[in-house]
Amino acid sequence: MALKLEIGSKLVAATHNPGKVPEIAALLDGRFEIVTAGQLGLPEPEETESTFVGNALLKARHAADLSGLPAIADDSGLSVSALDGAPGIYSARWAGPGKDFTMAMDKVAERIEATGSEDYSAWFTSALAVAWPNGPAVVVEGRVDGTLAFPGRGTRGFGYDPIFVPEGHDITFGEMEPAAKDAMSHRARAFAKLKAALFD
Ligand code: ITT
Repeated sequence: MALKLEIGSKLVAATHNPGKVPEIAALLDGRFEIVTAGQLGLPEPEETESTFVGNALLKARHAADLSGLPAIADDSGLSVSALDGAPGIYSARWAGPGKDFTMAMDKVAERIEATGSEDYSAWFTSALAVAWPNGPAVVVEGRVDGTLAFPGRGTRGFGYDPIFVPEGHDITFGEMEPAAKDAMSHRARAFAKLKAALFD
């Protein structure tokens, strides 16, 4: 049997990042009744895997098994060419327990400067996983390439958005209308694959 999600059914957004919830909801386009892991009081699992795909599956599986509902999770991050792909899966952890992304963005700037590289290219990755309670799971990955700009600009979005200028544009994700970001982001590209697999 093909794995499908029934339109209008409950779907757990297995994230504790308030920046991701509106993006996930917008990309799902009202197809499901979204409940967040926070609303259900689900604990945040430790991200013990070494890839975006592994951590997305771990988070979706954790939320689905605990809630008894299908769950969708995103594991994402910023990768910097001059830093051999760092912070990558450690993107959230670079912001520390206080989730201080001003500090994390400063750290990216300092680390690039320390390499002496003039290569400011970077990319965002999003792995999206859907898991059914004690059942199967699917996972897909999307990526958007761009260049880093310091100091950061804009107050929209979340995380590293103020320093990321997507390819073909001259404003950062932090300056962009949410709908414009949702039309080209790593998360949107992963979603397009997920929709093709599950919803169409
Ligand atoms: P959950 O695991 O609960 O979903 P998290 O913030 O810990 O929340 P991740 O482990 O996937 O999520 O970390 C991803 C980090 O990468 C996130 O905190 C941001 O700093 C960064 N990131 C991912 N997507 C981004 C985006 O669209 N814009 C800016 N930063 C992004």
